[in-house]
Amino acid sequence: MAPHVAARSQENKTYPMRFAVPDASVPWSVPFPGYQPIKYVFMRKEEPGKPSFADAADPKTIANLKDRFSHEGFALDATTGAPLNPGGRTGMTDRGRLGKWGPNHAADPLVTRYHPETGELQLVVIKRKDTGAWALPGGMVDPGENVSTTVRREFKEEAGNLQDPAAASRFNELEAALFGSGGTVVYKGYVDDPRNTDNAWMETVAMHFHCDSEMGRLLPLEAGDDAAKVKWVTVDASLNLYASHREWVSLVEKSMRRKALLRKALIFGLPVLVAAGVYALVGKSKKA
Ligand code: RP5
Repeated sequence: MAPHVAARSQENKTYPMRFAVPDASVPWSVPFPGYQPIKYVFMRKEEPGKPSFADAADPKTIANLKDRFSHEGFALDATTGAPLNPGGRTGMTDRGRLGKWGPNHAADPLVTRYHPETGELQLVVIKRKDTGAWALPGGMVDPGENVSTTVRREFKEEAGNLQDPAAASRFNELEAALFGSGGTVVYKGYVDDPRNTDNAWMETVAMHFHCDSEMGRLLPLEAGDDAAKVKWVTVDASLNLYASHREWVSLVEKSMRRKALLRKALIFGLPVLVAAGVYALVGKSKKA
């Protein structure tokens, strides 16, 4: 894992100043004698009638904390009993704005299309309300929820908030076909999120869904929930996204390029192979 960057940053403006951690001092295995991380936890107002999502203040009181599922695995701090971020030091302890000690699980949909006119690879992105960064329309996995359900629910909430009934019904029809296709898991693991702390961090499962030309042309988009805006963006070198999202887009880009090459090879190579086969057969029958 490369040393996390956003998790040591002040990108989330509601966070107090973190203790500065140089790249070389990020891993827990490297001693950092003067390390004095700042403690920060944001106490959310309880919503009447809703069960509290946040963990208890003292990690030692939480049963089976060390057995919480993580894609990366983690250890507990011997003194405080708090989980240790597998990405290393962040300059901050406690939970920050995250609800859970240890891993906080999300799921992210990467919805792509080829632009109907230019043929460029494009991606659905939303503008986050917290940092203002463009991001994948992902979100937290609800308790007991399957990630395939989360990616679809989050895409609908953040990108499919259509008020016009005709547009809403077109969106529903197209997203059902798109997400019904199953999608491909492109990444599972740690997210370099600006909300991470030494003891609480984001992990995700990122899934790719590609729109065929009709879907890509017709899918209407409207921002909702945590998203201030939504749009199709061209995937090029200038594309910069929240947390680790750009890395997974690069994985999708590579795999789409490989598939396109394979398709071309089949389209142009197949006739050559058939011709060579026919030629060989004709040659054999002439000799016989
Ligand atoms: C990121 O935070 C994940 O990759 C996902 O996109 C997002 C989930 O948090 P919320 O959008 O629900 O705040 O780390």
